[in-house]
Amino acid sequence: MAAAAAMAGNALPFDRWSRSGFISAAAAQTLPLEGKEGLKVLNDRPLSAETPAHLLDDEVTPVARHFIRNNGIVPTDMNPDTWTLKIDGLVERPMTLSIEDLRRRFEMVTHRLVIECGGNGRAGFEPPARGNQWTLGAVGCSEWTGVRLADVLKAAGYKETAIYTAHEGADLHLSGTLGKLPISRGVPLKKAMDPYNLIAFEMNGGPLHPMNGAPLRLVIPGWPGSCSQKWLTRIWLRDVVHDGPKMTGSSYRVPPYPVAPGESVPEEDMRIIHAMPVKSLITAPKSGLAIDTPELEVAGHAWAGDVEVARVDVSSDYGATWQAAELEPPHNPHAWQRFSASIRLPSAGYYQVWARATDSNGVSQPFTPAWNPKGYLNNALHQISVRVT
Ligand SMILES: Nc1nc2c(c(=O)[nH]1)N[C@H]1C(S)=C(S)[C@@H](COP(=O)(O)O)O[C@H]1N2
Ligand SMILES: [Mo]
Repeated sequence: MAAAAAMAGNALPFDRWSRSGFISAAAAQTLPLEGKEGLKVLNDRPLSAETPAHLLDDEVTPVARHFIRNNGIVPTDMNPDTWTLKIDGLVERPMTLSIEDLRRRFEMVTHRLVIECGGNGRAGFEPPARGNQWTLGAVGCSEWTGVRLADVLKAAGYKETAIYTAHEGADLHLSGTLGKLPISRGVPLKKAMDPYNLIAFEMNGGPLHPMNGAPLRLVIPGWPGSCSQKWLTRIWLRDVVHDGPKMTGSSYRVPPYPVAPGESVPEEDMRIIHAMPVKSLITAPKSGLAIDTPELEVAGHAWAGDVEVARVDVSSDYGATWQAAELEPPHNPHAWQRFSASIRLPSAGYYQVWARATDSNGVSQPFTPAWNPKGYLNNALHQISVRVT
């Protein structure tokens, strides 16, 4: 532990996650995550850390508070000057581009984009689903700068037979086997052409954090975070649904029909998750607050996959009555939307304050998440507790 703590102050702060050696979760909890602040480590190998809800109050998630979800061994070399991205497969003009090439050849754009892990909320399933026990904080909306994925695919000249992208990064499978990828996912070409998808090289106006995919990553907002390949080295186009690691079996898949909690589902029935469902998060106040006035200001963010949030309602009486919150439009498509409400609590006592978002298709957050074998897509409404003294 002492050696590990000493290492944390060294010049290569993330080196310890680039090794295949085991560090206990208990030791990881005590180590500072350089450049990150207040994150809760769920797993140290691979590193996964989420952000408490009240630390996600900013409209633009600070780099220090963007969650981390790694599946493999982080690359040691993240040099932006020598980094290259290969575009190949079913394209007329295969390309190998440096980050400088991307900056020079394509229009640079900046967008606020929600990245949410498909397993965010997994801890809320009963019976429990295996995997990282995310509570609420595997989500963030930072400001990403890069070039449009669509522009790069057009420049490469995707062929008519291409139907799916396949993404590769420089991280290594946990076994340490060279050339073995921990994760390689893709999206249908139609989603890939969404002009808000970025090949990003800046986060909040600065370099990407090493744990968020430096120096180059995809940001595919609205779909499971796993589509947003970090440490991006290659995008290839395919004429079949991509079958890389964590695309097949039950990974990022849910049954297409409702199942009973705990029921087993044949693998061949499982369907790839596309857009993430509507969701809201109360980021202020922090749950557990005691106040001495009956007036409570509640605020947070809401987001809805590929569509917009149409309304957010709040309740302080377990859903018996609801009050419409103020809801701001998104800064740009795929950014989360700020909501706020002033609630008058009728007497002293204990309250749960609930928020419930509804998307532009009229679909709302459920009270209880639909159970599925891998614990994905828990978008049950968020609740905090407040005491009026
Ligand atoms: N190369 C690579 N890309 C990756 C991953 C990974 O392990 N390796 N994890 C994915 C998953 S599951 C999620 S939820 C997001 C998380 O992005 P973040 O760590 O920047 O928050 O990155 C995705 N991209
Ligand atoms: Mo994820």
